[in-house]
This record gives sequence, C-alpha cells and structure tokens, in this order.
Amino acid sequence: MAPSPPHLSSGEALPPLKPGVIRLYSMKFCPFAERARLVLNAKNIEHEVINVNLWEKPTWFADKNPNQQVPIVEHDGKIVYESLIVSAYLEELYPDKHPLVPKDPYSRAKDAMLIEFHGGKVIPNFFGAKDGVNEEKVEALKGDLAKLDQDLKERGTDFFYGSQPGYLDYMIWPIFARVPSHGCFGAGQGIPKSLKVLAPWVERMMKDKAVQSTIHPDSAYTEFNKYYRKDATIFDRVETPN
Ligand SMILES: N[C@@H](CCC(=O)N[C@@H](CS)C(=O)NCC(=O)O)C(=O)O
Repeated sequence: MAPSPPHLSSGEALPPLKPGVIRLYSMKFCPFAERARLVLNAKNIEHEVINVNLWEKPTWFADKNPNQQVPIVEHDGKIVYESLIVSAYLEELYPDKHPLVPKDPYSRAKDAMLIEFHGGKVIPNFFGAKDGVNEEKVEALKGDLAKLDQDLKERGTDFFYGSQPGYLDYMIWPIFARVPSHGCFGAGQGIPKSLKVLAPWVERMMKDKAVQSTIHPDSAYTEFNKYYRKDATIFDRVETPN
C-alpha cells in the first residue's frame, strides 16, 4: 500500500479525475474515512486517495460534499459521502469481491442494529471518556463494550462476521484502534482484559491485512490529537507508514 499522499489545502487545484478509477477523499487520521479505506483495502478495490487538509479546505471541496467532511467517494460522475453509506456502497458495487456482509437478512439486520448502537453510544462515550477524566463516561463506555463482548460471545466466531472481519467489524474498528492513544482506560492502555471475548478480537483485528494498511502507531495518534484544530500543518507533519 502506497503511503498517504499530502493533504491538499486552500488554493490547491483539484487533481483531474481518471475515468473508471474510484477516488476517495480522505484525511489520514479520520476514523470515519478509515472505514472506507478498510473496505477498499479488504476488497482490494483499485482506487486513489486524495487527502484533504480539513482546516484549510480547498475551494472545490464544498462541491463534493455540502457537509464538507471526509470520507467521500467519487467515480464516473457519481459522488457518495457519509462513512457508513460510502462503505455500504463500495460493498454493493463489488458484492462478489471478498464479500463483507452476511447473506441472511436477519443477520444483516442484527449487524445494522449493532452499528446503530456503536454510533449512538460507543462513539460519543469514547470521545467523552478521553484521558479517563470523566468517570461517568468511562463507566458508560465499559458498559457499551460489555454489550459488544456479549454479542460476539453469542456469535461464537472469531469476528462479528465469522472467520474473518466483515462490514460490521470494519465499521466499529477505528474507535478501537484509537483506545490506547485516547487514554480512556489509562494512557497507552487497550480495552480492559475483563472483556474476555472483545479483547482477543482486538488482537485478531490488529493482525488483519486491511487493518494493518490503515493503522498508525499510538504515538502518531497522540501527536495528531495534540495539535488537531490548533495547527493546520499537523495533517502532514505527523509521518506514518500508511
Ligand atoms: N458522519 C460523518 C462524519 C465524518 C467526519 O466527522 N469527518 C471529519 C474528519 S474525522 C471531517 O471531515 N471534519 C471536517 C469538518 O467537519 O469540517 C461520516 O460518518 O462520514
């Protein structure tokens, strides 16, 4: 996987689109863009990445997404944004290429309910629990993770999808990649080992090829977080292998 290209800033031109090539507008540290990158990499879909400096946005960026957020996918005159929708779209474009969603409608509905839970509870509690300062949020996050732990236990499989990660695994993963640098359970600490099923799932996810192609060292997330919203040079200043 090629290292992430520099983030385009205000005043920089939109690189010409290539017919037939999927383009992802991204930002190297964005957990939402990471969802789309995971799906693209897991499915081995040919694509190009255009990184955007989100604090000095190029003028053309607003034409791609009225919310001016990444991720956005553009190809052959079609534009799709919002990470869950982008990721589902990529799966539907290439359903037979390393499928990531269960065929059974009830299994798909159960996965969708868990993604809803993740978005409504886990993500806000994770952000609220930064550095472990707000104990109420830390406890709430622990409770949310216990629910995921129980769900995976009931599935009885290595991953939520089965013997390999699928759409649900990839949609929830970016938060887990950031737990040690976020310090919710102590600086550098992963999720509690008492989560007997979820903690080994994190270890297994770390070994997945798509995850390895998007993850950054904890020190890089920490450095990025320190200057996020404070310094627009941070997008390229923190160097990472991906
Ligand atoms: N709900 C959106 C959230 C995306 C999002 O928050 N992206 C951030 C970067 S991590 C962004 O583009 N922020 C720029 C801004 O809001 O101006 C999704 O799931 O795609």
